[in-house]
Amino acid sequence: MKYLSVLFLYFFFQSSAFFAQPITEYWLQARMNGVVTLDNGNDVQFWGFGDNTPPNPGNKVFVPGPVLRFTQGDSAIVHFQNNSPEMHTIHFHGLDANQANDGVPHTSLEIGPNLTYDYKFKCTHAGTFIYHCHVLTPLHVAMGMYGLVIIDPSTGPGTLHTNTPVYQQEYAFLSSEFDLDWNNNPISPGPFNLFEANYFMLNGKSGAQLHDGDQDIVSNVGEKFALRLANIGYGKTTFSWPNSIDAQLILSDGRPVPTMPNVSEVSLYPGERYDLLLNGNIVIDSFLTATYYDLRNMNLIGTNTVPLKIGDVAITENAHKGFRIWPNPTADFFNVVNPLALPIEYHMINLEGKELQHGILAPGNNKIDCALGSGIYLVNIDQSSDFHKLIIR
Ligand SMILES: [Cu+2]
Repeated sequence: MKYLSVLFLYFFFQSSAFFAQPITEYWLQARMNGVVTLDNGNDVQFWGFGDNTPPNPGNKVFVPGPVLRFTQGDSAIVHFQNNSPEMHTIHFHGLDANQANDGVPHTSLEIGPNLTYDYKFKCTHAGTFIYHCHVLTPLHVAMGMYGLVIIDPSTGPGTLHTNTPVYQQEYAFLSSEFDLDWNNNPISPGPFNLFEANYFMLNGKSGAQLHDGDQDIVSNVGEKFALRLANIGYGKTTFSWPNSIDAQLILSDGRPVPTMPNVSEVSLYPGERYDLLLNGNIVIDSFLTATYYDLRNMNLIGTNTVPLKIGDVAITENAHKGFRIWPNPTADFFNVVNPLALPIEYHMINLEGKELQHGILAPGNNKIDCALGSGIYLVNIDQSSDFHKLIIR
């Protein structure tokens, strides 16, 4: 019996499972037939990554691709399937993958049409990283082949790095851009140095799309929230927020930096990432602003904003959410239900931000005539960051 126990222990310790790090797996596919709706309502084609998890892998790709999330200490496996007619790879930018798993074509290998490859690497550092295709990089990245990698510290989500303060919410933004002429004609985009970014995105959305409520940064006074910022565009993106928020830079490119308090903006060059911890120390109804610059001449070429609200979220959120617009879509009139006991202003703007009409909403239902052409409009309540989309047919 004693002998059996020793034998058992011997095999137990020999088994690789005992000492191995946990394995976290993802299944990704690449396709070159993605279609994304721009904030002006037009569709444009892109190339991208999408989920490919068995047994129901799906057939869609997204810009950006799915977020890959691991824990420090994990062994990562990304099962890649190329469902397209051209070569692609996955390069894990900022992660210490070995040569075979680095996704750089001439030093590693390319994955051909309808072939698969398992990328493997160790998650040695917590932080925010990027993956992207590295085949003809200027074109394939411009076409949309990228996504975020987030690695939590070994203690799991809730801190950006071991021994840094706990956050209650986190928000990740990947900045990128299109040259829409390339997306419309990717077969002959012209010399790569002629890339001219003319459409600017955060998490694949732009302009009014960033005000549909999905991307809002919402926190409470007394709580902390993490901002994970990354740039995979060819220009510089400067992220800024009201300087009354106490923000602390924690990580740069997935490595801890000396404590830097009271940061009110960070500028990200292509491929860079910054992880920050923001302290909701004051009531704020404002925006996170992303400003895009052309690296060749530092000209300002684009901006995006995302609502950023800190405060008595329960009250402001519920009040704004109570505003109901119907019917929607509509033709020449719409109703707005004002749930408050007070009259409140509304402003109607088009997607270029131009105000078309405004007025007062009495408590209760308000019927509003509108003689606007068919299209997508935004109804803004009380000049807040609260925008409601209205479709007129
Ligand atoms: Cu590619």
